[in-house]
Amino acid sequence: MINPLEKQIEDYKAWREQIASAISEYRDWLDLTGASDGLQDLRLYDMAESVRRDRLVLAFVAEFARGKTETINALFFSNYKTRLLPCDAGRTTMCPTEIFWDPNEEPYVKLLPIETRKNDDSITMLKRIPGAWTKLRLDTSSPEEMQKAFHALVQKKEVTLDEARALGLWNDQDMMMVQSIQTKGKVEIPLWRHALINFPHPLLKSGLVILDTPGLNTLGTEPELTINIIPSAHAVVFLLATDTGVTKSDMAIWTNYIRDRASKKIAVLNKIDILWDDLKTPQEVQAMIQSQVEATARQLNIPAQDVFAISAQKALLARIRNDDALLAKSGIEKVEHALAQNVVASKHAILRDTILVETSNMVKASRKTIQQRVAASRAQLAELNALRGKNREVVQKLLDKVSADRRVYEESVRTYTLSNQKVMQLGELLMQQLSLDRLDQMLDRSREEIGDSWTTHGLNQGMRKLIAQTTTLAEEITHQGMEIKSLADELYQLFHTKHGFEARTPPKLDMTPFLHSMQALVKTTDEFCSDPINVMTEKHFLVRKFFFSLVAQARAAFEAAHHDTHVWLKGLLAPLKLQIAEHKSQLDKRTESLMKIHENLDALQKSIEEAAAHHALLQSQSAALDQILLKLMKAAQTAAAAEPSKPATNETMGAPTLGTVSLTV
Ligand SMILES: Nc1nc2c(ncn2[C@@H]2O[C@H](COP(=O)(O)OP(=O)(O)OP(=O)(O)O)[C@@H](O)[C@H]2O)c(=O)[nH]1
Ligand SMILES: [Mg+2]
Repeated sequence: MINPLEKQIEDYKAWREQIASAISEYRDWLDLTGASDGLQDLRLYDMAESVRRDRLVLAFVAEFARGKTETINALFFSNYKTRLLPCDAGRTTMCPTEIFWDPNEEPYVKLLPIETRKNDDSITMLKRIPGAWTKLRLDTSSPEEMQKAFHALVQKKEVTLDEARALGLWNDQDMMMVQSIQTKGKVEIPLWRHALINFPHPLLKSGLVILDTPGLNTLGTEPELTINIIPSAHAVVFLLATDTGVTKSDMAIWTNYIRDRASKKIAVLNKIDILWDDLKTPQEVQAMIQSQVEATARQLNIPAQDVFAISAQKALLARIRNDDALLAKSGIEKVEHALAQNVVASKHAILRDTILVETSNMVKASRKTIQQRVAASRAQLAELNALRGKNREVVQKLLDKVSADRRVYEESVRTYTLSNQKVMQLGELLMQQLSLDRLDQMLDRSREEIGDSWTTHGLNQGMRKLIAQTTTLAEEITHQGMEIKSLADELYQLFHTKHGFEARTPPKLDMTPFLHSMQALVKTTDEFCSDPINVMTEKHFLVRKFFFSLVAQARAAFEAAHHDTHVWLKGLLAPLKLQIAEHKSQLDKRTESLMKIHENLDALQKSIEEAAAHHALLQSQSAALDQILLKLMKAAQTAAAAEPSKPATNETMGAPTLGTVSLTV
């Protein structure tokens, strides 16, 4: 039986296909109507591909032994009728594990050796270097073989204190480590730093990515998980266990890594089977579970209905044995419902607000152009029809008028060309300021502030310096953006008053998303620097790793700002440029056909027929484009319907409603 989560994820995949195919149709339309331009075509191709390849990341984060891996087994892998991923008492999963499906490769387990921690390369970067990983092939026809391969996830090794220190894994607050050094002179560390599992499961094929993480110790030693990987997950499942209650380290994980960092989160109270007691009535057992749920909710400071009580172990067992009563009792289906409702819906919203808005805007711009062409061809047809039975003098007068129009127009086009050059020059200066070279200069200065000692104090100072510089930069860029915009405004105004073009004011350059991302980095740094553990122990290794994770994020913020500014600049005069070209080709066409008729009045009938055929062709092209726009708008409505809290509005789509997409011209 298909569960709600599977259904939602499959529907979501179908929805993405629908968008991708509308984008492909639009590319074909542009090609057919001769309106395709290389850059736009590339962008559309990229968008269609990214919609097709879109992934939905579900992260399981909790202290060790709360049942993360068991829950993953129960939710996703029960059809193998066995416990596929290794679970055990105590610390089991030793490295963060990503499970996904990449159809371009065979099933595998790839493992990143723990020694890679000795240099500053991030996991994201290392993913691009195949040679850095140890690869095991995965035989998906045999659950036993798979279990063997997955055993790598729990592999450990013993190293000396010096080696543990060199890897940044030594923690003198960890009693187990201290004892181990005292008794054996060695300490256990994970063999692998990160694992990637390529696995052909239907949900993973639909774009789901599962991230299993080890407990607090690893979260603390791999800042990239905290700063980047967990916050970018589309949902985080946080687990607690009935037998332990909410411990101090559970709370540390919740407050430091999830509460304010994860956009969507689900709290799960696992192992409720421990409370099942045949000597009590079902009501009594239920009351006990409910009281634990309420206590948990109070401690996490969230509503009790947001805490899901489950038994992952019994859910897995129930699915292996096809025991529906046990499955219902395990509570796992409620988690599936919640994930289906929240996670997929929030993902819908992301695509709707990004790719759907961008493509719809492109289609709407094309729609305007094609409608102008239709209107112009209609006017030309009318003009030709009105010439029936008229003499050459009338034709001559019309020709004179068109020539006069052309002269005035050419003058305006000269003004446009000059101003456009100026806009391009200023734009280039603007882009240079957002270049990665510029960021590197800033980072160098902030590194100087930190020095070589890698203390939290230095880190704090360095980040403050960086943020001060980026704020000034954002202000300067906003100011220059206004200057460029005012040039563009003047041009739009000129063509509006002199040639009847549509009155338009292009949008302002908005640097607030950039500022927000930089401020978020300061907040993360503040939290890191004020965490007593980090201040007291002054883990230089960790501070250094933390700094490089921040650098990666700052780089991403700069790249995003660079991209947004580029898009803004490109879009600034693009509609005007298009209209200018359109208008010119109309004037040319009019002149050409009037000259022909002027030479030979008998040519009129043929010209009328040609103009009528051209008009009909443009009308059918316009209708085809309307169908594409309708498809995109329907997809936007589906997305809005999937997200109960956010109804479909004109504003969020930035588009007219279906009602105003009039199919007549
Ligand atoms: N009674 C009971 N035990 C469970 C349940 N879920 C998991 N366990 C047991 O708890 C232990 C830990 O489970 P895991 O899934 O390995 O926990 P984890 O959170 O992945 O732990 P790490 O990998 O060490 O971070 C295992 O022995 C499981 O069999 C449950 O619902 N009920
Ligand atoms: Mg585990």
